[in-house]
Amino acid sequence: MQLPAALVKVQVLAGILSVVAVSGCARQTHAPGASATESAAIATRIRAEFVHAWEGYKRGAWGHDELLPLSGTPHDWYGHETLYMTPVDALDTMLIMGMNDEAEKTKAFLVDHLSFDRDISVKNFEITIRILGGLLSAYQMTGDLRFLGLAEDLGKRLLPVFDSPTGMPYVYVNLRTGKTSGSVSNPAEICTLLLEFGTLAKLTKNDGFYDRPKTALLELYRRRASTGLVGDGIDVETGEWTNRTSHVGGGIDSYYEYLLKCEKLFGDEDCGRMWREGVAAVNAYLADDEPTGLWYGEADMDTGRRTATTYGSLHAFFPAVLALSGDLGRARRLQESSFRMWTLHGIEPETLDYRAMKVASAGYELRPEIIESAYYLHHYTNDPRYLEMGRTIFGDLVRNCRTENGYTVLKSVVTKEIGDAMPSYFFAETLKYLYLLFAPESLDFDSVVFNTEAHPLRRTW
Ligand code: DMJ
Repeated sequence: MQLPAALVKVQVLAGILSVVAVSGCARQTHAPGASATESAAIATRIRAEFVHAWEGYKRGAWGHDELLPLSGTPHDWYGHETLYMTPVDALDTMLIMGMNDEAEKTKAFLVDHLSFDRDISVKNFEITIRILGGLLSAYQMTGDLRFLGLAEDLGKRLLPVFDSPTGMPYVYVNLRTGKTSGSVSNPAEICTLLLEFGTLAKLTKNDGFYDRPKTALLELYRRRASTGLVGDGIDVETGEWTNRTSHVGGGIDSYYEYLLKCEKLFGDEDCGRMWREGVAAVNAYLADDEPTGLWYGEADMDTGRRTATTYGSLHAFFPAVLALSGDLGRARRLQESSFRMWTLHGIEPETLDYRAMKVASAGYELRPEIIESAYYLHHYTNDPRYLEMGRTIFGDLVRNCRTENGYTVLKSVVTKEIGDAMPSYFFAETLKYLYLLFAPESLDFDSVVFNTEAHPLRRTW
């Protein structure tokens, strides 16, 4: 007998949630060895959810950038052209999850179809972190030189972005003509390039790929205020700040992440020095000890004066970076705050006023950062608290964001009204970090540096 689709969906959800809930209760009573079995069961569920979302993408949007999961139709970022954003972003997650047949098919498709000779003006930052990062990790994980060839071709096409008067990159570049546009950028988009271009430089033995983004980083850094803080808007032609608000959220976030990670991956001491000076300023002026916990708010970059008490889903990467730098004290406290933000409405909002504990921007974009931080903290502390967080987050994702075709964003975490988007980073990051939290042995954490899209890069040179 065939069950109605709605009933099937209810049964599937009940099954997933019961695994999450049962293992949640069992943790207190089981013998120590049992937790590994529980974690393995949750990892298997997460993998099954990856398959669910991936099959939805293949059904409705195969050969396109992303799936609109409600309508089950494709969405391409640049009109009729596609850069296969989802398969490129998803490939290394499949390999980590041991989905070898699917990875093989995806790999074959990409090497046959992916081409960058396209008359489209693309966003350098997004294409670098998703596509260039994805191709480089695919090359390092499979050894298939065709991925390195694609990465090199893409890298060359992106390089004109650095031809500005300051050396800081323009926002957009046409992949065929090299024409650039968009002079107002921000620290994240200017400085979240060196892990990818630097890895390409090392693998192709072409220093030019390293030097241009490194110069951009130094140029941005030397424009910091006397407080040591940076703003969140700058004109790459004049070098003047267009917005002097400082924070660790979107627009600045991965600037700090890459300073630390470039020291780790390349042994670049300039990056290490800039990280240490930068994080000292961040801790001095942005960190905010409130009765509700430790948060990182907004401040004026010149005076360090507090301008807003907002924190959000993008800020939630910061505990991971703090943990990676060795500051486990702040990392743990900030992760507790992120989790408080998550549990306020059973899923995190885009931004929260942490002083009032009121939602400031209510959407949820299937973001990974809070999970990434739980994974890093669990790696460094082995504290089951972070598994508890992961179980709660996974259960809430399934309950609120799962649809027939995959997973979708929320328009409001308060009302739980759903939107219609499944960003490619859901495959690259959200599900990868969740899986790795419960199946850490799938990847040797200490031998990789994750780019900001969670593509693992290895120092093989
Ligand atoms: C991802 O594309 C990257 O993590 C980026 O650094 C920030 N935004 C999204 C995920 O939220």
